[in-house]
Amino acid sequence: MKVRTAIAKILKKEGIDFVTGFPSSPLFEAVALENIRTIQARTERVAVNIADGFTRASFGLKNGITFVQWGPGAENAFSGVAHAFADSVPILIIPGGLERNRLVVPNFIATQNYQKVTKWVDLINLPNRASAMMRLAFSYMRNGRPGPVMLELPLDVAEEETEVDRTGMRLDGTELDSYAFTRQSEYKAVKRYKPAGDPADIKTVVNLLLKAKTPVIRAGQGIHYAQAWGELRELAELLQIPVYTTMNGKSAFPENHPLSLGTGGRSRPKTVLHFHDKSDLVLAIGSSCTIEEFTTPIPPGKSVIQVTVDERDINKEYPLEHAIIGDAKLVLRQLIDEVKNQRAERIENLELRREIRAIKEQWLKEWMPRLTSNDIPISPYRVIGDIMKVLDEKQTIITHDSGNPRDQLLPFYQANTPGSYIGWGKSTTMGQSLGLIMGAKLARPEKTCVHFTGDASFGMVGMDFETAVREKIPIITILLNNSTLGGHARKYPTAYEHYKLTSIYGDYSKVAEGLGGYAERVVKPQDIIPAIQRSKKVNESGKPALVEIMTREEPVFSR
Ligand SMILES: Cc1ncc(C[n+]2csc(CCOP(=O)(O)OP(=O)(O)O)c2C)c(N)n1
Ligand SMILES: [Mg+2]
Repeated sequence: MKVRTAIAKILKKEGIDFVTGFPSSPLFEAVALENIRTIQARTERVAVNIADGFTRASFGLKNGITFVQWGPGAENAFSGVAHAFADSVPILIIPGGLERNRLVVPNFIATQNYQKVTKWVDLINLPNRASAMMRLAFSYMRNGRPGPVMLELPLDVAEEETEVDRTGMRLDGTELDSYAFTRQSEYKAVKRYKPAGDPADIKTVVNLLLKAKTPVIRAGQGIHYAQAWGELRELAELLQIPVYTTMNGKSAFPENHPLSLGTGGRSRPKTVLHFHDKSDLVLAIGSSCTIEEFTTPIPPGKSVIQVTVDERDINKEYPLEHAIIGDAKLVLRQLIDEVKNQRAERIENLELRREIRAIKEQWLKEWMPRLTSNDIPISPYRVIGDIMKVLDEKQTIITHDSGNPRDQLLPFYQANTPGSYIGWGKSTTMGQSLGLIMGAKLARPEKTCVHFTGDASFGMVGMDFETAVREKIPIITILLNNSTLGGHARKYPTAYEHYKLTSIYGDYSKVAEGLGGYAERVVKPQDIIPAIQRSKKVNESGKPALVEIMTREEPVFSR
């Protein structure tokens, strides 16, 4: 069989139902012949974003796959792949490659150019290596720290014949007898293997936790990938430790729980800093503890314990008191068992709960005038207040986009159900939310899938709204149209005055209508909720909807 057929058959065995991408690639026809759906985006970057959102909404249990053309297709996919790398999302991208004898400068060679933004990238240089390399790609996606992998498939290799899965061969191409080989048809789906913590580390960490006076838990997206929500909650309750999540970890701990401090992004509820500041120990679980702009850093002078699956994160930014290398779910279970062994469970700490509640209430009271504002142009915070009234959080997946929409939504949207919020952005690529939410809808069709985006961010990817229409992926776009890059003009007073830098224009409901979707433009605050209700109704027929809300710029954030 040809290599392209072998790859398609392997994808089938790995449980892949659909691929995203943009032609040309011989793999599209090959997978269609195996009854794998092909979803064509309007640009490669969004094709990758859809695969990314699908994977996040599947907690990494399923992997998004994207095919793009050699050269321009591979070039255009870059920001999508770089973003998946920054956020550790296990997807597989197979760009075509030029024929092997054309791998010369200045032709784009993905294997070279994607080195720094993939967990692994390699070139399928021989037909008989195809299945071994696919096996490795799935193995890297399913094990250890998640991340995107890439296999460049030269056009000539795709068309060559392959029968055996060979891991070794003499230079002259003859078989090496000492290497076992299997037929392509014998490929078996790759399994996941998880590491637990060293029992000595578990004891040390439990002792440190029991000694701490004001510990706090920082929960990252590793909780989602390990599906460790139940264990996280159990440990927090056993030891009465308050929990905040990182931006990527949002929804890992119910935000309506009496021990929840909310999400620590660049913006955050008052509770996060209050308890962070007074803590003597921070237990970070499933968090890389990377210091970056969009996640609350751990204040200096704290004793930090880190639980992570990736040894490269240990001591990366903070000098650690102790660490446990392991899968968040297994390690949390070990910690719980050790606490129980020591009979160290604590009773409900009513004083702590009261303190959390009081700070939360006072904080929300301060923000209520914005969340309920009747002003025109509409306040973005009023939109958030209304979204929370009209959407059933349990039945919804929501994600923000880059810019003010992220910093406005993140602290206030209460995510109580695991996976109900996709927080993203170690790289904060504008426009990412459209593809992400389409992918999420493909993973969880029963959910109302909403993305909350600005006019400039939508402008980067808006044509892909047509992909949602054509592919019948019924999402809801909530677009805040403030005709600007929120908060940016003040950085460029001269460029703004002379050239109107940062000002933009668009009638996006017309764009969405022109692309075949349902659309409304909302000017008055009282029309927000009915417009979203109508959009939900329209979604039932398989059609995406866009609610364009004319808002004011409001770069004021909860910090
Ligand atoms: C690809 C990319 N380019 C530039 C930026 C920097 N940036 C972040 S947000 C933003 C403006 C976003 O404007 P808009 O989407 O309209 O949202 P608003 O803040 O106005 O609500 C810019 C320029 C980025 N994050 N990504
Ligand atoms: Mg804007």
